Amino acid sequence: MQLALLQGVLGELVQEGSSVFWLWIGAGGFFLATAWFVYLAATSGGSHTHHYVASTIIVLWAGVWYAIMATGGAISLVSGPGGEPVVYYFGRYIDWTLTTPLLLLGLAWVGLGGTGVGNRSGLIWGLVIADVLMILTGVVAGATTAFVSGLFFVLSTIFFLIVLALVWGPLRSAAQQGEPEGGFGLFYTLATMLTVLWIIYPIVWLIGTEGAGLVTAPIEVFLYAVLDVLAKIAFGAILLGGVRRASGGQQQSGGGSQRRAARVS
Ligand code: RET
Repeated sequence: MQLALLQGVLGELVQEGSSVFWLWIGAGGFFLATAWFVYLAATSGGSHTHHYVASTIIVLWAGVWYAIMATGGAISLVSGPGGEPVVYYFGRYIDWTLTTPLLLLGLAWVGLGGTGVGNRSGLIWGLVIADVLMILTGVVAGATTAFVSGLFFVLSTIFFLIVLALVWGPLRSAAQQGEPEGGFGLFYTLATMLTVLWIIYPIVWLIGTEGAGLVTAPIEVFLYAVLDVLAKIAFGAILLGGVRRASGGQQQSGGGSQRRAARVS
């Protein structure tokens, strides 16, 4: 009986406003992006497969978790800033636990170039571990009472700063000194885009239902959906476009030499 009551409250809260609408828009966008990235992979000529695989997994995984949340899964109820019940979309964190390390891996692969990756496994592990800790401490920050929540928000932010320090410190110098895939310009564009977009996430968290409650749940869902689309689809499209152009040049010259070889024989 009590369970049915709780489920009723949860059901009502989830349907409230346009949250479900934006979750479905997000899911649809990610599934379309999956089809697009698969198409790009199929027409890639077999180069940079690791980038196509990572970018496709990112958008597919996000689409699945958006669809799960839109149908009422991976959510629970927590007490809001004013003590009122608010929906806690923990599916978001399951999404980010896989997708944010893959996004960083994509950036690191670009920055280190094909040959540099093996030598810098410490840097890659550092990025991935700091990032996963940022998300896991974020889960706790979202699910507990004010004091613990504040504490874990600070912890998560510290891990976030470590991620940014690794990107703009060792990874950037490696990209400057080595041979980044698609050139240093591509690395710089992606690193800047990642930094600017990722900084907005904790800001949305702070003004949203898990923080100060300045914006309503549907607005928060909308803001995260916009951020997720930019951080995953736009970032992936720029990355794939960049490495594709770079390998397109190689393929052309390769094709040219093949043609030359054909003429000679
Ligand atoms: C939280 C709250 C606690 C403090 C910090 C956060 C940072 C989250 C970030 C998320 C990035 C998500 C991406 C998703 C998909 O593409 C957990 C919101 C610092 C940076 C890029």
